Amino acid sequence: MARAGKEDPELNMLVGRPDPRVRRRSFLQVAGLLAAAGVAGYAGGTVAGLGDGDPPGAVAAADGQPIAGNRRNERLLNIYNWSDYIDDRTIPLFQAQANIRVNYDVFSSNEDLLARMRAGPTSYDIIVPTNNFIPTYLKLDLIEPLRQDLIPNLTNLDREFVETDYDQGNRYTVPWQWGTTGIGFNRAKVPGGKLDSWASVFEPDAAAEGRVTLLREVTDLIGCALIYLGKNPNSIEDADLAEVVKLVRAARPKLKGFTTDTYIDELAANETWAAQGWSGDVFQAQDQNQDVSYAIPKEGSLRFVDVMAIPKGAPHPANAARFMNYVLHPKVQARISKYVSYGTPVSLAKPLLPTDQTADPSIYPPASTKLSILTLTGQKLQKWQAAYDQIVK
Ligand code: SPD
Repeated sequence: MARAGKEDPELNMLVGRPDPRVRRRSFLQVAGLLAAAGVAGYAGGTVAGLGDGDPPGAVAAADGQPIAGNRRNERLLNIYNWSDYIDDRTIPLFQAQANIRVNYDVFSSNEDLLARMRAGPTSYDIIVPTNNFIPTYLKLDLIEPLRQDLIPNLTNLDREFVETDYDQGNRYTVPWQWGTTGIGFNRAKVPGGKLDSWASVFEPDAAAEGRVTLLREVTDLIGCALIYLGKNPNSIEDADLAEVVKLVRAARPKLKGFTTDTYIDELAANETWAAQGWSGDVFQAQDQNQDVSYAIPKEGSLRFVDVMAIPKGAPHPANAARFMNYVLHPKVQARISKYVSYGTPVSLAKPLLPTDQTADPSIYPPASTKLSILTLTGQKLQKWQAAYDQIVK
């Protein structure tokens, strides 16, 4: 369904920019320029001083004092997040308020992130894996407990994001945003302007040849194919995985490819007509092209929560906790959520969001929607990776 305009006077004052989304690359360039200029100069400029709606007290006032609790005595924070997952104001405003310089880097899949973390120490202070990977991170001792005393805004979280099976009581993680996996499609290009089945991407019509993409991510590719085949989405049965391999290998010649980070642009440019993708990403494409729509297929799909965590031995864990606290402020949540069109884990942010977002069942699906949660074990990851390798390599 196409959404009406996202204009909301109050939130636009916070976001300060109702115009089309800034491309990831230009955002990173801006962040790089700010970093090069040095945050002290930036903090003394207009952003902190103009009262442009950022919540006072969301972080401690900027000062020149060292922050206790870091391993390196630096006012620095290195964040590693998914691409296309933040607005263009949150980092500059946090830098200005906290007087902490932020380096912001992006990745495109859980497997890439996990491989990077397993390869040895990095300088990242915050990473953003998906909830179902947290047991693996804990088992491999890759993340460390949070200083909850530095994150009083944890009390803003909705209960379902606190009482979880992957991290009861947020001892290690703080939710960033949540969403669903579905299909982004171009209404002008698909028959009847509608699409409601995984068949469109797993068994594409000849007319759509070269116009369909699947996710370059082991979990969601295999999980959704299992759902389409009517299997348990968490299956590790060899016979089920063989069927998945057969299905997707047969689709492969008709696909444009496998991607997690180019389909927003490709949908927006009418190059891709149907893409397995994540809810907010598809709405970001829709912001640029009103023919783009999102469907959760009738066979069912997946729901996920992406969560912030601190890698074991990170140089600036106290700065990371400050950022987590900042992000949990309802106004900051609203700013991010409005921009990226994913679900917020802080309901207090919802009154600040446009109703066309909060009332959209594609962003906040009703309980009746068939959505599964993938649970992961080491054995499952190995088996699914092996199936994925037979498809994608
Ligand atoms: N552009 C941001 C996309 C974040 C998607 N993370 C969800 C992964 C589910 N396996």
